[in-house]
Amino acid sequence: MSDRTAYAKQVLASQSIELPSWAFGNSGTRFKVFAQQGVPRDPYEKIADAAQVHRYTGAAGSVALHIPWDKVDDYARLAAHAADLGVRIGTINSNTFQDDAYMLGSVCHPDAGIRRKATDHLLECVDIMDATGSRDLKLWFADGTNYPGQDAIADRQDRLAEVLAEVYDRLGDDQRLLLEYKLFEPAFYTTDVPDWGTAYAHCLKLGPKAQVVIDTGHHAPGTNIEFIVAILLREGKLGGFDFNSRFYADDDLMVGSADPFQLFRIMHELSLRGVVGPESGIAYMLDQCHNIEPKIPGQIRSVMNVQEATAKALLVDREALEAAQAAGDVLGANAVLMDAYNTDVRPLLEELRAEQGLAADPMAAYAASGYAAQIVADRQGGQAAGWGA
Ligand code: LRH
Ligand code: MN
Repeated sequence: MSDRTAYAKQVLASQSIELPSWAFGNSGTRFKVFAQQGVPRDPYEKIADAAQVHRYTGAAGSVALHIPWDKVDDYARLAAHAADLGVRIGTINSNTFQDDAYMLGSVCHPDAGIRRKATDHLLECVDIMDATGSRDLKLWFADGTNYPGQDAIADRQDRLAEVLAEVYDRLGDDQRLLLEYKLFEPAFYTTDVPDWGTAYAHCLKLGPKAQVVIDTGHHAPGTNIEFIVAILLREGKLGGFDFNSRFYADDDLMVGSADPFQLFRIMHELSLRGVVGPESGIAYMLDQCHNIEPKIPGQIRSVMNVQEATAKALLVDREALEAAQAAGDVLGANAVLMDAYNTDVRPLLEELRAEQGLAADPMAAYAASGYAAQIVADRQGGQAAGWGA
């Protein structure tokens, strides 16, 4: 086994992809939410389903929660439930985009009372982090406007900065806030945190506990996301990823399914800097919706897609690449990367799983487990979880 293969397996063995609790609930578009059988009815069942993904991939040991979708009376009990299933509660996601009060915005709303309401929700999320032992609060704001003149762009930034500062001050020493940007939707003229630059500017002002999250579905078509990765890494402001993929807009499809080469290029920038593993402090998360496909297999396939892109990136012949780059050998340098990308890494990952005591094919192992039929039988009645939008 080459040194590079051994190095790749060592890094892959520690890779940890955080799963979104909401991926296990019903989801869809404004046109239709196609409810599926066996869908969880509460956060306990969502975590049980997430634990299945970790059971067969060995690389998904934490679950992100979304508040209030995952509101419970006893978060410590929920965290203990997760631990019993071999996983832990990860990032806490706030939600200031579904209350009627937020039609014209939440933290950027012209009305101070509405901003207070939103701020109190964010502070409640930090209380929940204290109870679950979570490190990260992820903030995505739907805030924006639909028509020129609707509101003052700069004033909204002032309001946002004021709220972020209050939340930042509430964070514990080991806690962080991760600010997520998105080009548009649900707002269609301005979005108050539309791009990495705006998120970065706010995080820079706030301080070291404020970092930027890159959701791979939140950019204008044609955006070079790995360039943004390289820049934020260089600035020490890359806090995490919401991995998914898209053909057009924020489609929230399985990561790597629409553009596996883009995912490889992103993982290449990260492996070049040696920050693929959990010790890097970068939160690698999925943020997806399985509108028409079975949800647990969809998550398993997604984790495998990240593992495959990562394995290819870790197999890049760095010495040959640097030599070609230094020599201005354009085709040579590109060929080094394409050789890695065109490498079939599935045997390497099957070998790694065997060494970890896992089945070589997680999808087949889950299908053979009977869990899918069991949850359909067990989860009769009750209200299936969803976005409640
Ligand atoms: C917004 C977003 C955000 C989450 C939501 C589920 O599009 O990416 O990360 O809060 O999806
Ligand atoms: Mn996201």
